[in-house]
Amino acid sequence: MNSLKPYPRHLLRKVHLADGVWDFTFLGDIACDKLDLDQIVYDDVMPVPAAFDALPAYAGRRGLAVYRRKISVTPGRPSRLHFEAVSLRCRIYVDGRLLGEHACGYTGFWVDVPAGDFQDRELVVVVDNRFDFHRSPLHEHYFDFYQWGGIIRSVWIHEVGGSYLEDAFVRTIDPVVGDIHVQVHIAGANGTPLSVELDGLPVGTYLASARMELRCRVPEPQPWSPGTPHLHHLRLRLGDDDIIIRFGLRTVEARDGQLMLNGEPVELRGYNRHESHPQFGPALPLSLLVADLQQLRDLGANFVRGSHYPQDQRFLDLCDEMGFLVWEEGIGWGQRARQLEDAGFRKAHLAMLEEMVCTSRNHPCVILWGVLNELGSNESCARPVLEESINLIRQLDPTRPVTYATMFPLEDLCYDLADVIAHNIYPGWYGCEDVEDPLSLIVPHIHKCIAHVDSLGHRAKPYIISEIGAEGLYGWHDALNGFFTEEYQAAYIETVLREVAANARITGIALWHFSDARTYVGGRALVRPRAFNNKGTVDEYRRPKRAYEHVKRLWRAKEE
Ligand code: ADA
Repeated sequence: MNSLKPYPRHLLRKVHLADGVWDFTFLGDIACDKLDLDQIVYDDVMPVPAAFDALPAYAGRRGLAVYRRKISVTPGRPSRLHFEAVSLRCRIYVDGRLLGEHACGYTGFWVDVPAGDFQDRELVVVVDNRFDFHRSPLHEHYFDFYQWGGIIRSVWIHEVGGSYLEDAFVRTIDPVVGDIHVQVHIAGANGTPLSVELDGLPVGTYLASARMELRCRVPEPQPWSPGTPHLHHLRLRLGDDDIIIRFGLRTVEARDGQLMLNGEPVELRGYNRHESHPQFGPALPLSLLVADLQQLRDLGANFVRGSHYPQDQRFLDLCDEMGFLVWEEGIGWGQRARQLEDAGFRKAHLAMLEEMVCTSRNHPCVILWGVLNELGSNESCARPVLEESINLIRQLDPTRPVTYATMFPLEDLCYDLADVIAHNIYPGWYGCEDVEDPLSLIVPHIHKCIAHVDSLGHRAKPYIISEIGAEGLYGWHDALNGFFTEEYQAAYIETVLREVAANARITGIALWHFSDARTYVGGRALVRPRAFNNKGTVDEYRRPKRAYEHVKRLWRAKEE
């Protein structure tokens, strides 16, 4: 089973995969606190991982859903359940006892299960996919992407003793010499020796304590980069427990208006990407994760912005292996004073960021952290939230730049807080009702945005266009090449990419977006034909639109 598991992995620790077909029932609109687990009749089955409301039988349903399965663990030994993502919120029961709850649909979390007398235990997961600001403050109905419900990523059972390896964070000090810094977290440390191996070779043995800082040298170091994505392995062993961390030797830095990877400037060419498919919702099969990256590679892309939530760890593992650069982003979409001034929201937001950073910080592909897409950063309420978010991220990971994508390029009040300036802009798409030639707006607007940022004294910060795009309906052509045709979209993207190639001030671009993605179904869909966000270069089934060949031609030429 370990071969399917995203990193970190284990050779000694017993880890069982709890995916499969679970007992299931959909209870609908009832209060979570009113639930009597003994009275539940499981009248259906549900695959895990999957979004239950992506299946036709439950499409569009919101309410309480209950999942159940037997798990098998060694009697007398505590275990830990690892849920990679349950959306939108959930409660976890083992043998009828409430052991944990969680309220963000895109981050992993752990639940400690005390030792029991029997091998077979009953695991029940109560999932709630209703929008409710007080109970799930990070999810809102108005986000421009469909938010499905269910156990959407894998579930693992880790058998651990009283003392085990919780986590380790590997930081590159020198990618050429191979010097690394390792921070180790041990639960129940009791002076047992901790042995360290790098790429299978012993490095040393240390006396274990709860939090350890080690400096080691990789025996045969090979730096990681998109062109040569070399990976190394650190194995820690503590008694009968172990953990294997995969990492890459690379540094990243925002300096002199550039993003430097191992001291060399790098240009980002890529896409925003939603984890979304009409049939699977956000629970994408491995084949689709690989297929998406193969298409991105074919387009000549080297960069993915994981919009607008932490990505599947299998996807980040693939990016490590295939040499993609990733902007990993916390969940957020258009928060304003109502949320930004709410203590419950801020607490949940910081907890989510901590889960994201601690889970994703060993991926060499992740070169940038992002927070709170399009928050109200033109208002004073944004600053405290951005400050606390960015400070927390820097504390958990001082090695990567941090940014936020603003939709207020000319009115933003918080640029000083970010390491990288990132603009979401749609000249030639939104707000040009009275313009005869909307394409003519694109280049002047980009220049205006950059000039404004530089006039505020941020010339030394790299500049990224974090979103730009136009809708093109797959298969829609007409003689006028108007809005929503594949032709207008292709001409739009061509104009943008030519400017990006010609403008040395632009460090990178994430086009909006890779594939069409399901969004609003109600009144907001008035600007979203088919209830999809149709700005994909491929449609929701990954069929290329006309823009595909334009992007490929321009980016491949750049590559060569
Ligand atoms: C915003 C937002 C995206 C998407 C896009 C659009 O910039 O960040 O999620 O909604 O606009 O298509 O309008």
